[in-house]
Amino acid sequence: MRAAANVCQTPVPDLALVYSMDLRIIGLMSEHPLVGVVMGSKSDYDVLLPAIEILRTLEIPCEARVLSAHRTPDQLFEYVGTARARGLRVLIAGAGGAAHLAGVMAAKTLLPVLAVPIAATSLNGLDSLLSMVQMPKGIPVGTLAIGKPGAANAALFAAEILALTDEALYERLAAWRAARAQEVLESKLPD
Ligand code: RP5
Repeated sequence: MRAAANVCQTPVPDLALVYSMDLRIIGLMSEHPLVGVVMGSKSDYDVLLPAIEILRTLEIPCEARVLSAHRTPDQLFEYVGTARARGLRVLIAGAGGAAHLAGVMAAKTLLPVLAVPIAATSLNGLDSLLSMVQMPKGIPVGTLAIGKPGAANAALFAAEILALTDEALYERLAAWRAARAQEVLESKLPD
């Protein structure tokens, strides 16, 4: 079965809308997504949400999909195999357990694949971290930190890649980072 299109874009959809749709559809349509956020299970969505939110904040068209390397390998191959032709430029893969999602995706495309390990088992994400970061030589996967910080950084890394050829995005990214610095400088501690 052909995988349905699923996209995230501003404004942020509420979860009721998101989850009322097909299990594989977790967002609204964006006609020309540049970043594809793929997760191995709907249960990964909460962890990947910071990535989607940052992409939206930076006005980067994106789409989000649930596709599993071991449960829907044919649909995953189709998705990755057509990603570049559809205009996608960076792929983010989040998965837990023996997380081969990012590696399988990287094997099927020359688009950069950024991996987010997810704590989904009693090993608390160390299993997925090692699965993702220990890719054998020749098929690179850029692995970020376990969990939500890694998801946020995957989106920022994707933004940095895209900003190499998009001056307006570079300015938005610079402003985003400056705002984070300002937050630190304005921090107030309890008396
Ligand atoms: C992985 O197994 C998924 O990426 C998820 O992190 C984990 C558990 O999946 P579910 O059992 O919640 O579908 O494939």
